[in-house]
Amino acid sequence: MASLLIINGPNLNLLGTRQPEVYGSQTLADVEQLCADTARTGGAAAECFQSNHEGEIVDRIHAARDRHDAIIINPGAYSHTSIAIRDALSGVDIPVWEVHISNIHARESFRHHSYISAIAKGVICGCGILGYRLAIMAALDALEG
Ligand code: CA2
Repeated sequence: MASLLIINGPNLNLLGTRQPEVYGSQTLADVEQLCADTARTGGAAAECFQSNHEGEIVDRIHAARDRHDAIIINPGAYSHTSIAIRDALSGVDIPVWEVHISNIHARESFRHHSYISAIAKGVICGCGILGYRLAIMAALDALEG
């Protein structure tokens, strides 16, 4: 059975509490349930992890080696700053799909560039939390192919 690692970065634990006009009204628990349900429907398992700390995210990516077949990551604001997370993802040789709930290209210019996108198999943004489901479907399709 394929095993997917779902990583959510800083402040995504606040989903559903503020800024519903940007991020919707569903919580991180809702996102994680959506991911688990989508993976199960596709015959896979999903393990979810959220951290507000760059080094913890790097450590979790390292620990994914030989444990997970794909990584779905919303790096939050670290998308726009973190060479460390990009290097960790490159270093474990596991295919990556990047998700953003909002359309980062329609927001402030500092959100337009992501260090992760160039090493991701696919990038989904602006589809709300549906983006996680789409990324999981894309990952499972690629793993089956
Ligand atoms: O659109 C996305 O998913 C982002 O990755 C979300 C990040 C942001 O820094 C990226 O540019 C785009 C921020 C997540 C913060 O989420 C909050 C949710 C509710 C209340 C406050 C923050």
